[in-house]
Amino acid sequence: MNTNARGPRPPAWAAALAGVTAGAVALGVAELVAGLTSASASPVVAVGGATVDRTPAALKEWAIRAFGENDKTVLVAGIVVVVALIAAGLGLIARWRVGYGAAGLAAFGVVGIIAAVNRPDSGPLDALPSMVGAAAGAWTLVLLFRRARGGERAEPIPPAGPPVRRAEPIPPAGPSVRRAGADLYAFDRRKLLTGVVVGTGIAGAGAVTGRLLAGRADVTSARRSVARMLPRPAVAAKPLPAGADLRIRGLAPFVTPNYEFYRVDTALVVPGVDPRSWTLKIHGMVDRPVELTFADLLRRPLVEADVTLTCVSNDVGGPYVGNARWLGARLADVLREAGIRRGADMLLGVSQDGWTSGTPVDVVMDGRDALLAVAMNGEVLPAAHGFPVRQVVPGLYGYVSATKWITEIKVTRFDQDTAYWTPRGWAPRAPIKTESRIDVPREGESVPAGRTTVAGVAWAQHRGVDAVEVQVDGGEWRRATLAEVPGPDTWRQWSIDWDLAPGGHTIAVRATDATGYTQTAAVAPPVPDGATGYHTIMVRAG
Ligand SMILES: Nc1nc2c(c(=O)[nH]1)N[C@H]1C(S)=C(S)[C@@H](COP(=O)(O)O)O[C@H]1N2
Ligand SMILES: [Mo]
Repeated sequence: MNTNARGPRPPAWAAALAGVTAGAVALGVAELVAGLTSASASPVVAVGGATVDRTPAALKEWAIRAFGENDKTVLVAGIVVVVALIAAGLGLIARWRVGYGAAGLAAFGVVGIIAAVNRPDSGPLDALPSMVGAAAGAWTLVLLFRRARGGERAEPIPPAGPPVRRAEPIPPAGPSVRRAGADLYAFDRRKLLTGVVVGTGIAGAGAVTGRLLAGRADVTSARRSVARMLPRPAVAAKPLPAGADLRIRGLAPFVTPNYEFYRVDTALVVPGVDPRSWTLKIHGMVDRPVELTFADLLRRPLVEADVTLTCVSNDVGGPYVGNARWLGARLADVLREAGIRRGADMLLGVSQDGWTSGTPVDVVMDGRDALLAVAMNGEVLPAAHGFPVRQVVPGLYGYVSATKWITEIKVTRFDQDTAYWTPRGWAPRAPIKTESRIDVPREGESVPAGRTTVAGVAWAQHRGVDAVEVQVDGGEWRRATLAEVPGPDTWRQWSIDWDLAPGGHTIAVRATDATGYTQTAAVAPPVPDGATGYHTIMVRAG
């Protein structure tokens, strides 16, 4: 019952604990090896990435909504919990035969290897983290079981003899030595637990060191050296008009600081791209395929432009919109040099980690500031925002235009190629919809009765915002005062003072763009091409 061919068995809880520890060592060692070789080859990252790519759009939508920008943390935590449960199970299986548990860990390693080598940016060393991690885990499991059996494993256990540890008296019904039917087995709890502590320490140290090593360091130093190389803009943006920022407390500032800029992407770890080896390949339906180096790009005349990015997943009133001053090469010029062939209508932008966007050719070529951007608000592109180079196209939602860590542009056709989000239920073409948001007061806030300032932002990129109107309690629409803007490609702040009688109030906002179109009141979800409806908040005055 409590013995197997190889000797006595530890109790179930101990076996499960040994399994979890072995799993932790496997992941920790894998992280360390990934940190030394390639961050995206970490089994957690690779399996997580594969999960992200296979997650149905609806579920992903829900995750973004429920967890916001923490969705990645939640996914990683989920993977770790699942791994811990499986590892505990393997520990129990190992009670039967240690080799089976070790084999289970090896199988786990194979899953990690398959996920890692199938990532679009995988390299030759990418099988290593899962391989070494699984081996370390299997070895840990065997070792812990050996320890749990006590130090005198080699000695035969007398069939019904005295206690295994002859030096010690038999505790009457102690937890260490137990009588189970006719079988006697030794279970060395202390040795197991010290093993578990050491294993957990190794796992933690490996994971932390691995994460620290993972690309971070070299991207930081690469960004620093790029900062020294950044040329002045050939076409500098005009200084912002004095009245662009109304400086109202609680209102989103006209320029979103880089550290506050929203981040949306499918990358579980920020890709670490080395600008020295970076190239941008432009191929497909072109007369002369080109491959630009980072130095080539910086030699081009760089243009500055104020552009507001918006995510299609943004709910009405949501946070996934931000405005920055970008510096970059004109995408249209680069494409013109390559020579776009007739019939091509789509630019398939490919990122280092294999994500793709599909941008309409006519939009990029129509003279707007579509850029291959290298800087954001006077700073080298932050790693999370696409270092070293990303696309920025005014007027299009990010998923069809704003490829970060871009390495390739395939000139093609919408009827021949499909970008990442299209088969997942999102529209292939997605111009940004005219929208507005109330920032002040906040939803649910209590304000003093009487005159109060209502303020927010509105956007209709590349068309421009011409009017913003506010309505209280379903009454008349009143025009808000608009802030200045440098051009049609940014959001526009607005404000209006309103006398609020004591009690609860509903405040709504709507914008009209320069084409004369007033945003629709019809409520639509973000899928498939952007949310609509009026942002409406409830406040209490008194
Ligand atoms: N490589 C890559 N680029 C990407 C994405 C991505 O998942 N991978 N997401 C896009 C989406 S959906 C948006 S809204 C913008 C967001 O850019 P930001 O994170 O700099 O705000 O990046 C776009 N570029
Ligand atoms: Mo997005």
